[in-house]
Amino acid sequence: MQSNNQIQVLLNDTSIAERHKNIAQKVLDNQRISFDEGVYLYQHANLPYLGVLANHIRVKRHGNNTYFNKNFHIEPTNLCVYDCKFCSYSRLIKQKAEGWEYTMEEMLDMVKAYDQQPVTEVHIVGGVLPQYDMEFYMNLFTAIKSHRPNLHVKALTPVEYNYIFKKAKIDYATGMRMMKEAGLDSMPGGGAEIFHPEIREQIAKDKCTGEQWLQIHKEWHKLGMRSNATMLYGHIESFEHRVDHLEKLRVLQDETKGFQAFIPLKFRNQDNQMSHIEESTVVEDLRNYAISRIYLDNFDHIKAYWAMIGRSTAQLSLNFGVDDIDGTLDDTTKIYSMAGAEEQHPAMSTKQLVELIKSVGKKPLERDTLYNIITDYEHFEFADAPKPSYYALPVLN
Ligand code: V47
Ligand code: SF4
Repeated sequence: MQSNNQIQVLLNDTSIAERHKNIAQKVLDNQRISFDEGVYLYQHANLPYLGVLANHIRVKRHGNNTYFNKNFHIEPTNLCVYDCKFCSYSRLIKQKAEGWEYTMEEMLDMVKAYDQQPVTEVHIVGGVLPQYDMEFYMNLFTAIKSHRPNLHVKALTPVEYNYIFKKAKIDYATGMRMMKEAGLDSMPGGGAEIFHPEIREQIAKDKCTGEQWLQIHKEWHKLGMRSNATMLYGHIESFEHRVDHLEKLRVLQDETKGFQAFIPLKFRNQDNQMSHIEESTVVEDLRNYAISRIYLDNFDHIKAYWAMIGRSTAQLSLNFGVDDIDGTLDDTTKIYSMAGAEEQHPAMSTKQLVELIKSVGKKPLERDTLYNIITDYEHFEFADAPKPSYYALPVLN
C-alpha cells in the first residue's frame, strides 16, 4: 500500500525525532497511541507528518471512499434557556424579536416540503425552551415517522435530553427508551463542546456536564442505537483538554461501540460572547482532524462539516483523516451562519458535492445515516455536469 511506503520514508528519515518515529511505528503496527503521545502530537507534530499518519489510517479503513448524505435540518427554536458563551443564539432570549419558536404543525410542514425529494435524514436540533418537553418531542417524532416512515430522525442532544428528562422526573435509561419508541433513530453529536469541567464551566455553564453527555450516549448505545460525537475546539481550551475529550470518547466507544462518526467543530467567533477570541488557522484545523483520526482508533468515521469550514478546507481535510463531509444542505441551518461559518448560504446540490469530492481524486458515495451505501457516484454521469471550478489537489496516496 502506497501509504505504508510514506510511513516507511518517515521511519528511515534520520532528521525525524525518535518520538515522532515511535508514534509513526505504532500507527503502522495498528497500535493505540497514549494520552501523552496525543498531547505530544498537538504540541510538536507538523502538518505533513500528521497527514502521512492520518491518511494511512484513512486509506486503510476506507480507501478513497468519501461519504455524504442527503439531509435537511429543522431548528425548532433559536431561543435558549442556556447561555453558552460561544453561541450566537444565547443573546436572543433577551431580544425575542429576532427569535422563532416553531409549532408542531410548522415543523411537520417543513418535513412535508421534502416529500418529493430523495432526502434520507432530518437532523433536528436547536435551542432549549420549557414548552419543548418530552411530550412535545415524542409527538413530533411519532408524527414525522407516521408521515414518512423511512425518513431517519436524527434528533436532539444530551443537552435537550438532560433538560426534558429532569423536568419529567425520569432517568436517562427510561427516557431514551421512550424516545426510541416514539421514533428517534439516532442522536447527532452536538452539545459535547469540551468535556473537561475547567473549560465547560466557563463556556457552557449550567447545561449537561461532560459526564452526563457521555452517560446519555451510553444509555442510547445500550439500546443498540447509534450516535455521533463532536468537539468544539479552537477557543480557550488547551491541547490537554482536547486529548482529555478524545480519551473520554475512546473509552466509551471501547465499551459500547455505538459511535459512528467524530466531528471536530471549529469555533467561529461572529456575534457571540467569545468574539474577541481569534479563530484557529486552517493548518490547525487540519492538524486537529489528523490527530483525531490517529487518536480515535475505534471510530469508523471522521467527519468534516463542510458548511462550517468551507468547501476548500473540506476538500483538503480528505487527505488528513476525514472520510465524510456530511450532507447536501438547504439554507435552513442558522446556528452556524450566525456564528460566522464559511458558508453563509450552505446549500450544495448532489452534483456539486460529487464534483467537489471527485476533483481531489476521491470516490463519492452517498450513504444513509447508518452508512449503508445508497449510490456510488464514481462513474455517475450527470446530465449537464459542469467542469469543476475548484482547484485540484495532488492526490497523496
Ligand atoms: O453543540 C455552536 C456548535 C453544535 C458554535 O452529528 C458552534 O452529524 C462553532 O453538533 N462555532 C451543534 N460551533 C452542531 C452539531 C452537528 C453538526 C453537523 C453534524 C452533526 C452530526 C452534528 O454546534 C453545538 C456547538 O458545539 N456550535 N456555536 C460556534 N460559534
Ligand atoms: Fe443553547 Fe445550544 Fe446555544 Fe448553548 S449552544 S446556548 S445549549 S442553543
